This record gives sequence, C-alpha cells and structure tokens, in this order.
Amino acid sequence: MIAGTNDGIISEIAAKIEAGGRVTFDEGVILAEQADLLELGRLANRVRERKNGNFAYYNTNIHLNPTNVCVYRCVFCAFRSDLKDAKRYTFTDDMILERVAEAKAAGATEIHVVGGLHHQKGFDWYLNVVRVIHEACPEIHIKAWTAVEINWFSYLTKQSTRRVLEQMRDAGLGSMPGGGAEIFHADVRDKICEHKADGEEWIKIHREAHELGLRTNATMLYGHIDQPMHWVDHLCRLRTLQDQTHGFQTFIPLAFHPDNTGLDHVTKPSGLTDLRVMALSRIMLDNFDHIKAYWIMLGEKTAQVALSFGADDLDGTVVHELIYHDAGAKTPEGLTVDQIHRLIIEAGRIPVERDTLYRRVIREGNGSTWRIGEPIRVNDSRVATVSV
Ligand code: V47
Ligand code: SF4
Repeated sequence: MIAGTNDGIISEIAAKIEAGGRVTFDEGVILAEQADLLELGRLANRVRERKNGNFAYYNTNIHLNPTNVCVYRCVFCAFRSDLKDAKRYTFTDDMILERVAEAKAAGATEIHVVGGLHHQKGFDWYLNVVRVIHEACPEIHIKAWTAVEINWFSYLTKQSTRRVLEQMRDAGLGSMPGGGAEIFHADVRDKICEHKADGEEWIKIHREAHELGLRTNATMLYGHIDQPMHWVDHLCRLRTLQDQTHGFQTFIPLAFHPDNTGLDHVTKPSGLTDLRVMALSRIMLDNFDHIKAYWIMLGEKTAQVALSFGADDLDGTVVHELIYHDAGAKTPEGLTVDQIHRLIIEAGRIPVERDTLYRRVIREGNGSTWRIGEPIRVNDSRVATVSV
C-alpha cells in the first residue's frame, strides 16, 4: 500500500502498473507528488525487470567537448565561456586526433561529442569534427550534437534541420545524445534557457533524426525551478514521440548541479529526489527500453541504488567529462571497468558491456579490441548468477 492523501487512487494506479497499463498525465502527477518513495521504487523495479531482467548495462566511452565558447547563456550552465574568458578553449584537429587515439587505446566503443555554440565557427567546423573522428577511427560510434546544436547549425546555414542531420550522418554521425532537453514546459524553459531551441523544436529534430534512421537519447534536467508537473509533462511529450517513431534508446534524468551557475543559490536535489525522478521516469516511459543512471552526476552510491529504482544502465567509463565537473560534481572523471562491474554486482545485477546501440560487446586480447556478440536475451539474466 502506498501512503499519501490519495491512497485509494494511488493503489489503483499501482495495480494498473502491475498489470502493464499506461499511467496518464494526471496519475503521473499524483505519483510524483504523493507516492511513498519505496513503493514507487518497487513499481519502477517491476517495470525495469520486465524489460531488462537482471541485466545492468554500461559502455566504454570517452567525451569530447570541442569548444566551451557559447552564444547562449543558459542560467544552469557552468561549462560555457565567452570568447574572451580565460577559461575559453577550442580544439584543433590535432587535439581531436589525440582524443581519438586515447579513445582507441582505452578500447572505447563510443565517443560522446557536445559543446558550446561558437559564433565564430561555421557549420563546416562542426562537420569537420565528426569527419576527423570518423576518418581516424571508423569503428568508433560517434554520438554527437544535441538538438539545440542541430537547430543552431540550421540557423547558421539557413538549411533545414533535416538537411543538417543528413550531412552530419554522411560525415559519420552514428546517433544523437539526449542533451538540450532541459525542461520542455515553457513556464520553466523561458526562465532557464529562453534563447535556445524550445521544446517543440527539440522534439521535431529528434523526430527527423528517427525518420533518417538515427537513434537518439533523451534527457531531463531537474532540481532547479521545476515542479513535479513539469517532469510529468516532459515525460509525456517524450512518450508520445516514442509511440510514433520508436527511435529513442535511453532516457537519462540529469540532476542539477548548482556550483558556478546563475542558480548557485539553489540547493541541489537530494538523493531521495534523484530516486523519485528515476522511478517516475521508468514508470511513465513505458515505451523506452532503457533508463540510465548517469553515475557522473548522481554519484556512484545513488547510481548503484538507482539500479533498483528503475535504472538498468550506468552509462560508461566516461573519461574527460566537463559539463558536470565545471558545475561542481565531486565524482571522479572516469571509472575503470572493474569499478563499474563492482558497483553493478554489489547491487545484485549482472553487468553487460554494450555499444551505443545496446549490442553486447565482447572484449578480446588485452581488452582494447572488441567485437559485437550474440544478441542480448533478457531471459538469460533471470537464471544467471554473479558474485563480487
Ligand atoms: O543539456 C548542463 C545538462 C546536458 C548542468 O545522451 C547540467 O547518453 C546538471 O545531455 N547541472 C548535457 N546538468 C549532458 C547530456 C548527457 C549526459 C550523459 C549522457 C547523455 C546521453 C547525455 O547536461 C545539458 C544540460 O541538460 N547540464 N549544465 C548543470 N549545471
Ligand atoms: Fe551553451 Fe549548452 Fe551551456 Fe546552454 S547549456 S549555455 S547551450 S553550452
């Protein structure tokens, strides 16, 4: 039984979730605001295990933020820089190649590329980033550019966002990360990032990417000036697009880190809020296969608990992450595969290395080479056992 002022209604919603039914917007708001956290977690865990059994995924990836110079001034962002700030930087081709060599040596299957919108760099500069990586290492999957960046490139070139996506795909883009989503609801978005692509534009660009055969992720930045109804609105918009395209792979709730931002007076979300948003996301997004507990921003401990609150993925080894660390994240910049395994196994789950497209990765030799293994069968996870 779930505690709260709406006990009867909440029990009905719980029964619906148990039976595999879909939670409405109104029901989602009730769950978000009133459900007992442990019961919400139990329900999310039911959905998680139905979809992913006992498996918990991770990948070996490396980040590249090619410039921090950005025309926008999102109030939650500690990463951006003005053109003349001392902390500004912009990668050269050689620096990109060095990062690719590092990724190769680490056996990374993915490079995650996002950055600022540099007003003195044309679209060709951004296209070149993808081309340079792809030519140097065609086997690495390039997950690059948020919908906000694609929207900016369209503004720069006066070409449609679909045409921009096609050119990126032809240069080697493999998929799109989920950033730039923040909170879609205009009441919040207009206060935290009024200038950049709005919620409708973000959804439109992901729809186009899906139609072009590119898989994408989705995120939600919570814990600043947002309220539970904004979370549910955001999740419902994603769920509607997913019903139409099935192009999303993973949803990643992103906890706000206030240090060095325009919202540094805000107290960062507690571990309990992190788990509530995780569980709510798993329940609402019944058509998403995966929910990621991004350990970089949650911290390793909360991420580990999140594996029983709806999450089935920890992201990866993540080397060279800047966006959260500039905003005060205290997590290490990278975890080794052994450390990730330990986190997962201690949580009672079975670690599976995946590539960006959730195919099993099999390591060979000393681990720096790899191949794609047999398809992942969730039922196998229900019989396998692991120990630390
Ligand atoms: O869009 C920026 C967020 C996002 C802060 O797709 C902040 O696999 C918290 O989208 N506190 C970029 N969050 C990162 C991102 C991401 C991360 C991991 C995996 C994937 C994926 C995508 O970071 C931005 C914004 O929402 N962000 N500043 C901050 N101070
Ligand atoms: Fe620029 Fe992205 Fe930071 Fe906004 S979140 S200021 S778009 S780098």
